[in-house]
Amino acid sequence: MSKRKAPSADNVNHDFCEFLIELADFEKNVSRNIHKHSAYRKAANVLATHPTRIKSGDEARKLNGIGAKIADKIDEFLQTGKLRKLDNIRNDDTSKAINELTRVTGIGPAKAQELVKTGIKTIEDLEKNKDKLTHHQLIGLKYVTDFEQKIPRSEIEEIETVIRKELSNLDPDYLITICGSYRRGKAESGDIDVLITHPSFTSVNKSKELASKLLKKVVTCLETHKLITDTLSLGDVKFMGVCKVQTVARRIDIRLTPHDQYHCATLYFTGSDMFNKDMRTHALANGFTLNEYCLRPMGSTGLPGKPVEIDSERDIFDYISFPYKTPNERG
Ligand code: 8DG
Ligand code: CA
Ligand code: CA
Repeated sequence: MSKRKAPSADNVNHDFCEFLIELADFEKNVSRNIHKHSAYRKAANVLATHPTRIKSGDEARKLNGIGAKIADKIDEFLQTGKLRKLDNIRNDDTSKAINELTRVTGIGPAKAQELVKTGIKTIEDLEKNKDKLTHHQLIGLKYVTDFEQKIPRSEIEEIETVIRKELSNLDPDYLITICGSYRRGKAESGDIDVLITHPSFTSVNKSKELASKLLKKVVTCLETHKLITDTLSLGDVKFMGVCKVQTVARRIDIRLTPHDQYHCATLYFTGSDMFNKDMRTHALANGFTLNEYCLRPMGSTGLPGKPVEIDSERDIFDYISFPYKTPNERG
């Protein structure tokens, strides 16, 4: 999902983190001040990983990334149990309208601001102004409450069974992995992240035509078998859409990746986000650069060399001397 979360496990400062993230979201979505947004996010991340409970603004100020203004907010929160700034934000009409409109997938902060300026402030207003929305936003509106519901693991298992059955009939050479929180073993997920590849599609032979043909074939097949119900967007290597096996419509993404880059892609799209960050940092410290496509050694010139050959996810861990973690252990 697009709204990124701060780590919460074992976080003794989670209440500070929560208000900082709410302030960060306000700066990003309403004030559109990306510097303040980053400052609040950074402070929240620092506090989330701080091992002990912060007892005062002064103590917080000693940490990297926390300045006087955030320290004052920590004091105010410790003394009064709340923040005036946050109360004002929560009561502000524009702020409320933007939060409401961005519930719709496809409506970002910029579009929401634009709509608010024309007097559109609620989901009901959107229903009456469909001419102002793109195809993607209209589908988002149609399923707004469905998409806010978490997907139980058992339902993704059911979807996986359908996908495997239909695609193996279509062409048994497709390789399929459902990544994201589902692969990490979570009991529920925000959306379904399907990764596919095909031996004919490689980093050497990856024409747009071939990619487009391979992905379209999969999408059409799953539409024919009534799994996919709507398309938000369809590119050469990425489909974003909607699927349904029970009563609630679900967000599904299907990405096509070159066969020789499959393991790096699987690792990346399994996440978690924080785990990926840690692993990339570790890779750099060990002289490698890692992304969703490949692992490359860093040369003495500071430029990455040729991608190393990867035969499994474990290979990636081994190359950078990072202790192997099963998907369940990746946060
Ligand atoms: P959820 O859907 O259950 O909320 O969790 P998720 O499966 O972990 O998150 P996701 O947003 O669907 O992203 C899937 C994986 O993609 C994520 O676990 C790691 C990787 N990823 C990053 N950075 C980002 C990013 O900025 N946006 C997205 N969409 N994915 C990212 O490492
Ligand atoms: Ca996703
Ligand atoms: Ca996901």
